[in-house]
Amino acid sequence: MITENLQKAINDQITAELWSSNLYLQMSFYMEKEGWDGAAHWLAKQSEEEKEHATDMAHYLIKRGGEAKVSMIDVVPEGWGSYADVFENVYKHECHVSELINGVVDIASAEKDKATQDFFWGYVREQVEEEATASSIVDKIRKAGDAGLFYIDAELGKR
Ligand code: OFO
Repeated sequence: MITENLQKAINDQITAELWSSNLYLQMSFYMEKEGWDGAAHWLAKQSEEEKEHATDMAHYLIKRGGEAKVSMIDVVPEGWGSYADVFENVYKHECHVSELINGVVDIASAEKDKATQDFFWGYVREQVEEEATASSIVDKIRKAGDAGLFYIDAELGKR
C-alpha cells in the first residue's frame, strides 16, 4: 500500500503530465496556424505521449492500492514566437519536468518505497532522452537558418 504522501506526489505528477499534454497541444495548434505542419505533427505526438505518461502513472498508483485523481488543469500559455522559440520552450519545459520527477523519486526514497522509486527511475531515464531530443532540435534550428527550417519541418513531420 502506498503512503498518503506519495499518493499525493504521484497525483500531482499526473496533473503536471496532463498540463504538459495541453501545453504541447497548444503549441501544436500554434505551429499549424503558422503553416509548420511538421512541427505541429511532432508536438501533437508529444502531447499524446504526455497523456500516456499520466495514464501510466495512474495505473501504477491504482495497482499499489492508491487512488488516482484528475485535478483541475491550469490554463497553458499561448502565442509563441518563432520556430526556435517554440522548441526552446519545449526544452525548458522538459528540464522542469525532470526536476518534478526527481522530486517524486526523492519522496519515494524518503518513504523507503522501492517499487515507486524503481517505477519513477524509468521516468528519470526517459527525461534524459526527452531533454536530449528537444535540445538537439533547438540546435538544428539554430544552425539551419530560415531556408533550412523547411527541411527540419519535413523531418519533424516523420515522427
Ligand atoms: Fe512526461 O515526459 Fe517529458 O515531460
